[in-house]
This record gives sequence, structure tokens and C-alpha cells, in this order.
Amino acid sequence: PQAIYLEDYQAPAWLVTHTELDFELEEEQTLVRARLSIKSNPESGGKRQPLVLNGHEDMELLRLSIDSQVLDSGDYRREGELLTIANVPDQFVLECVTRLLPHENTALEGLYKSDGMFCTQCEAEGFRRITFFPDRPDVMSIFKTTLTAEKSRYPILLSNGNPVASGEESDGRHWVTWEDPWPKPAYLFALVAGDLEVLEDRYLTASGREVRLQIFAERKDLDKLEYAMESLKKAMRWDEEVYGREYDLDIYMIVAVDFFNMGAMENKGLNIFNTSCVLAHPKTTTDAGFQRVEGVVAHEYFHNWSGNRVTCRDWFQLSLKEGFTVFRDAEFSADMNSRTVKRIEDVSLLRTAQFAEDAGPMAHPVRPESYIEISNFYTLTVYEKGAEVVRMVHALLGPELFRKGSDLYFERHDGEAVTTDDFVKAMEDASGRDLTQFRRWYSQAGTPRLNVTDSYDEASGEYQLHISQSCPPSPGQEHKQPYHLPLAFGLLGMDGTELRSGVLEVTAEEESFRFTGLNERPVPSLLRGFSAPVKLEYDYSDAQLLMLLRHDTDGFNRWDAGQRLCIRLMQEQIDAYRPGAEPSVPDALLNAWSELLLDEQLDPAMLAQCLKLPSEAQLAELADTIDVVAIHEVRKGMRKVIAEALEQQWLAAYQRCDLKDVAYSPDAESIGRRSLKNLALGYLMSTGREPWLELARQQYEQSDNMTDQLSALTLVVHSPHRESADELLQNFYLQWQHEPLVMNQWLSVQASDPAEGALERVKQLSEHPVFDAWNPNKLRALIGGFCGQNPIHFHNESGEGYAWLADWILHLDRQNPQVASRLLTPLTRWKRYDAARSALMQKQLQRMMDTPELSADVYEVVSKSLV
Ligand code: BAL
Ligand code: ZN
Repeated sequence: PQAIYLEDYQAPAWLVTHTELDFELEEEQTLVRARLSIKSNPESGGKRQPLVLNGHEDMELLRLSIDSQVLDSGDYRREGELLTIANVPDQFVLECVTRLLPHENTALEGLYKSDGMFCTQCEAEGFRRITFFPDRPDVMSIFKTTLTAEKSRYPILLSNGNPVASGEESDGRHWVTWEDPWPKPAYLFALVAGDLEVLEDRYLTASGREVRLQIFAERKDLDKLEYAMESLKKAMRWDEEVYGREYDLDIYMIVAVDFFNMGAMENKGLNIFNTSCVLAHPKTTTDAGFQRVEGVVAHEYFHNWSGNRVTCRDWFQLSLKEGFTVFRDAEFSADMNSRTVKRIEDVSLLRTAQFAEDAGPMAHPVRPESYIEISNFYTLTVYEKGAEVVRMVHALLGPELFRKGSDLYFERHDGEAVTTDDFVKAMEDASGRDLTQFRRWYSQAGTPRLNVTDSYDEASGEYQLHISQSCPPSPGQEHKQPYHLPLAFGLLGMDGTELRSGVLEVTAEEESFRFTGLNERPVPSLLRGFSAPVKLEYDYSDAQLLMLLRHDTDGFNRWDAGQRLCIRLMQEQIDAYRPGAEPSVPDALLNAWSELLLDEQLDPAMLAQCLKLPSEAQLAELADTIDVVAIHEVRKGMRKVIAEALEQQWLAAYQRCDLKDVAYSPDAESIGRRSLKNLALGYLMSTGREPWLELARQQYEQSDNMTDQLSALTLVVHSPHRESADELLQNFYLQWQHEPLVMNQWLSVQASDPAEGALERVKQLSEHPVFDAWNPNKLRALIGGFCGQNPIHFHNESGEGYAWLADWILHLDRQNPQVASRLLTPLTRWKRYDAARSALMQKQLQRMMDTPELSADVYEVVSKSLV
């Protein structure tokens, strides 16, 4: 497989102004007739070039004609993924007939079948599996699509835009024609054909246009669509109010499918969603699931402007739409729920998974410079770090100028395919700010480190912050230039009084900031709200951290101070770990936590965040060499100490937050109460005492919602009470075996169970009837659950976990390369482990590397990991 480079970008030689597609959907095959109106691109350098179209090797070409003249095989060349026609006029109509086998399409890219319905996934390069086309995002075309299928099996026929004609044929088949008036790249094309039910609603836009809203799903899931509909309407209103963006078609459709590689897809007017990101019902969906639905529905809706109306010039610019849209959906969720809690959750993900990506072999800038397979670049770096970069622009410009910049961006580039540089330029032009140095955030990979020291002169009352920044090397980037970043801060007195606050703009490798008129040496609260995606180092004393945990006026930093203290404590014990050693927790921390637990004024959601120990994944990310056993044992031991020391407070918190007699609601306050309640139950269970097992069992049996039921199940399964665990697992299975999304949870809970014999259990589960190796959600639940959420067993020193994963990757690579490549991630981190484990992981990577005919997806990740 060959790498593609950003620096080789050239404007398309040919444009497709109109695309007409005709799909004959049948059980054994689908015939696609494409009629493309093509003209040469005046901006591509003058000289007439051959027409080069993309077309997947597996796609069968039945007929090709230019202006009705049929071409024979001597008139064109088909090589790999490319079809080249040397001599074409300046403007012409190309007609092409292809035969597809959707029922055999296990890669779930292009046209495929999910549970008997036809659906598509074209981003990034799926359209080339449907017909021959210049499949690149800067070729934008007006689409008209006709679908014909047997009416009884496929009563619903959908595509982008508006339905303009329909009819019936004598043989029981029917057809519908859709027209999308907005030019779009092929990656936004979609179709769906199936026997679906629909939830309908209406939305009145700010300018008074009525939009029909439809969410389609299988009949059995019709009762799980209301929350997505409410979320959609909220997102539509929010985008009008916050960004001045209205919806632009008469219909907005969402379809839920169970077989889907991603979370969801923003196809114009016809979003296709993984069921896990759209279906929600109190009985089957957890609070986290409800929040995911709200966030993803909003994300895909926001793409209508940040992605569809203004799209990417090429796939190196993916963060143009993804980073911006993640920022938009995060702000939406913050406005709908608790802003601080949302920030804590997002930063936790960034610090564990994105920082780990930045430190691994696949590290890349937010705007990558090369790729072999673009599917490998739908990453936390492009999405989440990309969103942090947009957040920093927001912080540097302030909300008004940022809005002015986004207005200018949308106005200037509406209908265009542009670059991240165009986005930054619009922000510069609207604000008058120079973001030249800031652009390094797009081109340099790695997580910068900010080292902060301070000095205080009592006589003059002058306080100085000395800041130095650096960024470790990453593949292909040995040396980094300094970044421009906003450092939000506060200076606090030891009693918690806020003496100063503001935002410093850091630009130099080393610089100092001076503050005068301070009567005492302040405690700095640095990087408030996590104002830049960096690792901040400042030598806080325990007393300072405890003060910040108690008093910081910035909620995020209050949480962060507590986390820093715990991390320090845990790291000391991890470094000194000996099997059987008893972990300890200093009284100062226990007293602070006790105080927090007794403070009934504190928001339970925030409190729950503050009282969670840093995850094993985060401790691993921070370690020089990851000691999975020490991390697991120390964390478990500390939990037990904290649980026992504060047992009565945990019980009080549990009782205080119990919403027993109140009907379930996924509002922020109730979610917060449930999160504290279940955290408290978790600590109580950590004591190992019998009454709390009874309490958990009681919660499992009596709860009216999945959050409480699943929390109780997980705690019992992950406890040493095997008999109860087996009993509840069986009970849960019998209750929910007909709900695929709930069964994913059932698999995950077992896959992440730290008890002995985990690998044997997941091997057995892979033979269980609920497990379906063709379904990405099931693969993520079981294989992802074991390899990502069960570190002590995946990293068992025998290396059997590694071999099991490699067996799966090699199997899945032939079936669904995108999913295979994703699941591979844990093995790519081999350099972070001790010599014995890293040798075993490397051996499995080498075994994959030595396997002939790897997909480009897996080849890229394996080969880069072995460097
Ligand atoms: N564009 C792929 C799915 C998403 O990010 O919305
Ligand atoms: Zn997106």
C-alpha cells in the first residue's frame, strides 16, 4: 500500500456538476446506473488531463459510455482502484452500470445490508464501492437518486434531499426519486431501503420554515426514538441561537441501523446512525447512553453547516469539520447539562486516550501530512484534540469575535471545500488577530508540556510565573516550535480568596508574567477549564492541592487538584509496589473527602467526579513503564481503604441520592444524583462486606432503569461474590436477550471482569449465541472490552491475551478492515510496557506483518507500530 501526501494535493481536473443514480435493489444483486455530467475544471491548470475515476476492485463494471457511445475495454484502463479514460471531450455525460453484492459486503462501506435493510456508508471512501466517480471531497455535485425495490420487503425508500416522484410497477416493485438541491461531495451520499417504522415531528425554523423530522427504526425500537427527537429539536434551536445557522431542506431524516462501523454519519438530510447512538429508553439505556444520544444527534445535525455546507478540500483537512463540530457539540451538551462535568468527562478522555495516541506510533498532527488509509485517521487527535484547538481560538478571541469569525467562515465558504487554514484565516480576518504561530497546533503532533515555576518577593508584593514549554518528538517530527496558547489562571490566597484571574497568552519557549500588589504569596490555579491541551507541571504541595480542592472557584480545577493529589499518591505506591503490600491513604485526603461528602450543598454530579479515583488507563498513560499489576492492585487497595474509612458517609450519600420513588428522567440533576449514588455503592462494595452486596442486589432487582440496574450488575460481577455474579448475569441475560444494545453491555461487563479466568470467559462468550462476529458493536463490546477495559488479563504475562487479539485481527481483516484496525490499538502501545510484555506484543505485531495480503488499514497500523 502507498502513502498519500498532503503536499501532493492538486485541484481536481474534472468536476461533476450533476449525478443521477438509479438503484435496482434486489436480493442477489444491486444494479447501479450512474449518469454523471462532467466538465473540465478551469482551475486545474489548463492542460486537458485524462479522466481518472475511483472504483473499488470488487465492483463489477457492466457498461461504460461517454455521450451515449459505449466504450469497450480498449478505451479505458482499470488498474487497482483507478479507472482511467485517456481521451474525453471538455464536457460530456458519462454513463456507467455497476453490479454490487450488498449482502456479501461485510466491510460495511458502500452499499450493504444491515438486518435485512439496505443502507450505505460513504465517508470517507465508500462511494467508490457504488459506482466509478472522482471520489474526493472537493468534487461537489447535485444528486438525483431513484431507488427501485420490492415493495413488501422494502416499503421505505430514502435518499438525500426531497422526494420528487414515486410510482409502482406491475411486478410488486415500487420506486421513489429523491433530489438534493445542495451540491455535495460523494461521501455525503446515502440511501436506505427497508421495512421501517417512523417517529415524526415538525420543527419551525427561526425564519418560519416548517421542517419535517423523521426518525426511522425497526418496529421493535419505535418506543426508543423520542429522546433523539427531543435532542434533535434542541440542537436545531441551539444552532440558530448560538451560531445563527438554520436548517436548509424540507425534511431531516435519521435512520437507526445495527451494523455500523462508526457512531453515526451526517449524510445530507439523511443521517444514518448506529443504533447505540440513537435509541434510548429508560429501561434499556443508561444515563451515559442518553447523553451519548443527545451529543451524537447534535453532532450530526451541526455537521449540516460545519461539514456539509462547508466541507473539506481533502481528507487531510478532516479536523476542519470534525474538530469544529466536536467543539460545537461539546458546547451544546455543556449548555444542556452541567458545563463543568461535561468538561471533566471530555478532558479525562483526552488525557487518557488522546495523550496516549500522541505518545504512540500513530501520533499525527491535527492536520496529518500523510496517510495510507484515511479510515485510520478518524482519531481522537483529529476529533478531540481538533476540538481543543477550536476551543483555544474561542478562548483567544472571546465569544463575540469567535462568533464573528464563524459567521465570516460560513459566509465566505458556503458551498466550498476548504482547509483548516481557511478556517483560521476567517477567524483572523474577523478579529484582527494574528494566528500565524497558533497554526502550529494543526501541523505539529505530540502533547506539549508546560513547566511552571513561580517566585514571590514579599517586600515588593511582586509575584512571577515562569513558564517554559516543550513538546516531545513524534514520528517524523524531531523538533517542535513553541505553541501559542491561552493559559487561564487564578491566583488564590491560602484561605481560598481569589486575588487575580485572567488568561495569559503563552507564546515563547520561556517567558515570565508579573503580578504586583500581592500581600501574600498566592497559590496559582493554572490551566483553568483545561484551557489548552497540554501537560501542566507545577510543584504543588499537598496543602496547596487540598486548598484548591476545597476552594478553587474554577470547578474544573477543583476537580483537577483532587486528581493531582490522588495521582501523586498512587504513583508513589505504584513505584514502590510489592505483592501483598497494603496501600495507604493519608488522613488529610480522607478528611478532605469526608468534608466533601458531608457537604450537601455540593452538586452531586460534581461531587461524584471529585470522588472518583483516576482510572487505570490514566495512570498507565502517565507511567514511564506501565506496570499493569501494580496499577490495578494499588488502585483497588486504595479504593478499599477509602471505602472502609468513609463507610458511613458513603451510605449517607447513597441514601441521600436515591431517587427511588421518582420516575426516571435523564435530566442533568437526576443523572448527577444517580452517578453519586452508584459511586457510593461502588465504594461500599469495595469493603467486601455482606450488607452492601445485599444492597446492590436489591438495587439490581428493584430499579426501574438501566443505569441503576447495570451499575449494580457491574459491581456484583466485578466483586469476589461469584455466586451472586453468575446468578445476576443469568437473570440479566434472560431479561434482556432480545435487546441487542443491552446484550452489548452484558458482554462488556463480563469482558472487563477482573476475576481470574477472564480470557477463558471471553473465549466462551465469543461462541455464545448473542455474540455476532459480523456486528461491529458486538466486536467492540467483547474484544474491545477485554483488550481495552481489562488490562490485567489482556496483559497477562503468558501473552495469551495478545495472541487472542492477533487471531481476531487476522480473522476480521478479511471481513471488516476498518474495525480490525481499530481493535488493534492496544497492541500498538507495546513500547510502554516491561521488556517481557513488549516482546510478546511485538511478536504478535510481527506475526500480523508477516501475513500476506493485509488490508491497507491493518498494514498501516502494524507497520508504523513496528518502527
Ligand atoms: N463524519 C463521520 C461521523 C462523524 O464524525 O460525524
Ligand atoms: Zn463528525
